[in-house]
Amino acid sequence: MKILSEEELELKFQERIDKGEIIEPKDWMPERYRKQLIRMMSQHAHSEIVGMLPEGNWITRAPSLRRKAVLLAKVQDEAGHGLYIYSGTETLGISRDQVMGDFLTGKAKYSSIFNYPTLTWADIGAIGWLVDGAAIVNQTALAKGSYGPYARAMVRICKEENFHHKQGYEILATLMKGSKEQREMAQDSINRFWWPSLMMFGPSDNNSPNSAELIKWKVKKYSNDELRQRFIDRTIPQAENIGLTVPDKDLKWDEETRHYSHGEINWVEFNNVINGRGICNKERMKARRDAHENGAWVREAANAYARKKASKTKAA
Ligand code: BYC
Repeated sequence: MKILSEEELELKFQERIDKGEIIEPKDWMPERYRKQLIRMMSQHAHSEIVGMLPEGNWITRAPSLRRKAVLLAKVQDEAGHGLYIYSGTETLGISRDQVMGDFLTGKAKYSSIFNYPTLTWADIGAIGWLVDGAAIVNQTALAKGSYGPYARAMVRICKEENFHHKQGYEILATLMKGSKEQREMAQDSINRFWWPSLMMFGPSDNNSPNSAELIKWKVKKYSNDELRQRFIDRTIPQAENIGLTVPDKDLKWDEETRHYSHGEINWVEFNNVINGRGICNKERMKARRDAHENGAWVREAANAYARKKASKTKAA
């Protein structure tokens, strides 16, 4: 059998991608493809885990038992998403320890959105509606991506995110039917979360170093700006439906393109947040580092149990 050169293997790989074939863990893949996926998937998993913190902040203060039970379930779902995507990342030949190490030392990023504080109950509504709403737009596209374990994870995760999206919208719709103070609280939350939600989609296309490669390999099916536009188009009518407005004086419907045009995103703020200088970056990293340290005894106990079990099986 002819041994293929690296170049020939890459060509064959690209042919498979172009035909829409799904790449599985044991298939040959270019080293860059593997590295890009490890970067993106691990950052996605970290985002799910850090995303538990701003919402967890309101579990003890949810306004009713029903709201508390729903929020608890949502936060548990996010933990599940994180663990699921971490397992997917391990199929690319990197250990969980290494992935966690990159996160805890600050080498790997997590979504900018979770560096904003949740100041009021309405923020829990805004996270469900806007943040999960943005996640759905992004992840529904990723579910059609070329790497099997990641794409399949997205299918399941999107089902749960749809439920999260509805619970957030219902919180805000309820507040908007309430007192003047409740309506103001909901609007104030949208004023703070609107622009950071748009930033979740990443830098604009002319400034996104990873997009070309990811689109060529069909990991990403659409560009950052395309998905941001899709999110805006579907979200504005929902806002209008319950009487909320978004804090963008330049937002307007363009009859010709059949899209909303919007104002300029504050990219200085975005770059500050993704480089560790957002409102909550330090607090979020401290919470995760403390959790890792405080969980050391659990990992030691689990390892001791596994070792004991292995030695018993060997002796038998
Ligand atoms: N925040 O070349 P670009 C959730 C970084 S969790 C931070 O465009 P790419 C939820 C980017 O990593 C939602 N960093 O990158 C959980 C890169 O830096 P590095 C999380 C960002 O990969 C709990 C640099 O900027 N979803 O839904 O082509 C409760 C240049 O960017 C951000 C995912 O992670 C950002 N917003 O595109 C509720 C989805 N944007 O790595 C909800 C998977 C960019 O070179 N990820 N950067 O140092 C993706 O779809 C893509 O990675 C992105 C960025 C669209 C985020």
